[in-house]
Parts: sequence; C-alpha cells; structure tokens
Amino acid sequence: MPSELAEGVVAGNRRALARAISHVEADNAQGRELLADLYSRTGRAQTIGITGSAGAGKSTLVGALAREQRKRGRTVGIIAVDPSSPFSHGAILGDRIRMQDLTADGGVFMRSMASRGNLGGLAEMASGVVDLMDAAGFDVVLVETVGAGQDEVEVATATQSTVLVANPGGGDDVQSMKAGLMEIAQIMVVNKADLAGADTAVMQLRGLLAIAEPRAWQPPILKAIARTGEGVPELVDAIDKHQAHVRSDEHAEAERQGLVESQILSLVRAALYREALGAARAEGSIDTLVEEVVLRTRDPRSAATTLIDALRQRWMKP
Ligand SMILES: Nc1nc2c(ncn2[C@@H]2O[C@H](COP(=O)(O)OP(=O)(O)O)[C@@H](O)[C@H]2O)c(=O)[nH]1
Ligand SMILES: [Mg+2]
Repeated sequence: MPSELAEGVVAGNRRALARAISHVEADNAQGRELLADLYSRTGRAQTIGITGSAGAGKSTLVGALAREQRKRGRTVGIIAVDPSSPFSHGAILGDRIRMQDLTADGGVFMRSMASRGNLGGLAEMASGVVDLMDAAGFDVVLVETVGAGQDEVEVATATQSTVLVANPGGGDDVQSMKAGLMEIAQIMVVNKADLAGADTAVMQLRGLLAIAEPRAWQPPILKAIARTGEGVPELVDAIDKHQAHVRSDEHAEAERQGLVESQILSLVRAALYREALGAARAEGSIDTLVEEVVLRTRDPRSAATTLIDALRQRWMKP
C-alpha cells in the first residue's frame, strides 16, 4: 500500500514532494520506503546531469536550459548538488537570485542539497531525489554537480544524459579534464563562447574524443553562451536526440543495463562505505590504528584488513 505521502508526490503536490525529498536526504526508513513504492512510477522524465568545473557556468546554463524547456511546454525539476556545503551556501544563494524568474514559475521546482560529509552518499541521495521528481511528473529533471571528485562523477549515474560544460581559455581546462568525466559525458558544450578561444576548446575536445574508445553514441560538441541563451535551443535538441537514443536505439539496451548496473554498484559502494565507517567509529578502533600507522608499528594495509574484519564480525552477529 503506497503511503499518503507517496500518493501526494504522484499527484504532483509540491509540499508532499518537498517532504519526501527531506526523508530521502535524511536517508531514513520512510525515505527508503517512498523510493521503493515510487520506483514503478519513474522512467518517464528526461533526466539530465550538468557537470563541469566550478565557474564553468553550470548554474547559468541550468537556468537557460530550464527556460528553453519551459518554452517547449515542459515542466522542470532542478537539483543543485553542492559538495562544499554546509560552508558555502553563498553560491546557491547567488543561483537562487539569478533564477528568481524560474522560482516564481509553477512549472519549475528547485532544490539544492549538500553532501553529508564524506560518507559517499551524494550519488545515493541525488538518484533518490531524481526518482522523486520523476515520479512527481516533471518532464525534465536537471542535476547540477561539480565534476570534481569521485562522488560527483558518481552523481552522473543518477541521470540518463550527462552534459559536460567546458570553457574556452588556454586549454588548461580541457587538458586537465578528468578522464572519468570524458567517459560519462554524452554531450559536451563549450560555454562562454562569447570569449576568445571557444573554437580551440571545441577542437581540443574533439581531439580527446578521437583518442577515446568509440561508442555507439558519439558525443556532439556544441558551443553556447549561457548568459544570453545563445546555443541553448541546439543544446536541448542534442539532449532530446540522446534521450531518443537511450530510449529506442537497439544499441541502447546494453547501455541502459550498463547505466542501471553502475547505479546499483554505486549505491552498494556508498552503503558499504558508510557501514564500514560506522563500524570503524563505533569500535573506536580507527584512532588506535591511525596512531599505529603513524608510528609505523603497523602498515596501512593491515589496518584496513583489521577494520574489514571488524565489519565482518558486526555482520556475523545475529
Ligand atoms: N562571458 C560569459 N560568462 C558566463 C557565461 N555563462 C556564465 N558566465 C559567468 O560565469 C560565472 C560562473 O557562472 P556559474 O553559472 O555560477 O558557474 P558554475 O559554478 O559552473 O555554476 C558567472 O559570473 C557567470 O555570469 C557565458 O556564457 N559567458
Ligand atoms: Mg553553480
């Protein structure tokens, strides 16, 4: 029996959605139950990740994408993942001010979330909130995430289409782009194309793609000016094309399974990591181990093995 809250989410009730998201963020029993109940109602939304370095223009682009999607008559859910929170609410506040026209639009629902420390739960949380917005009936769900660390790369497993945002400028940005990010991106966009060097950046990305393993889906490389919205309709067209590929292309079956597999594995990794840390802290054993390794009376590998053994013993307990 789905709960009243689950029914509220499906009915498109915003307050129910907000409450459901809070449960999922808290990772409590009610949140898990909601996600289990609602999963059969998901799969309809276009889920899109926007990733790239800080300052690349992701938030500005998310705003521009949302406006373009609204023009096309689609409702939009937006999730901003800020890994640096709780210390830098400033950035999100700035985003909110820039997106004021969107927050006043009933067809847009925005939510920002912070990482819960380094417990590896970011991807877990993000995919849960994506599912909630999907079940709530949004046509498009946009997820903004800084592609800086493993956590953020894993957030990409929560969405079907990942857009990598790069910038013109010396090529440092493109050159230093994490290999992992190149692999997860299905669409690349050189934002700030009003600045010099946009074509060079496009060429560099093309070069990187050329040496990457060929895929059934060849990522297009676009240019955009998020500030003015130039190139954004083309970007939405490219996303639509990838979505059509994900949903109907015969190659897509394997890709779809691959995506679900990495989503499951990323959830397993997060859960195991959290449990291991919980065990380590509960026993208080990690402090002793750290001390021993610092003093070199023990090596880090045997310290890790000791913690894993402690975890195993916890699991064996009836
Ligand atoms: N010149 C130029 N600046 C842009 C463009 N898009 C965003 N910016 C600016 O880049 C800065 C960072 O943008 P923001 O969206 O916050 O980047 P984020 O950190 O990736 O979310 C802001 O000052 C934006 O106004 C663009 O198309 N052209
Ligand atoms: Mg931002």
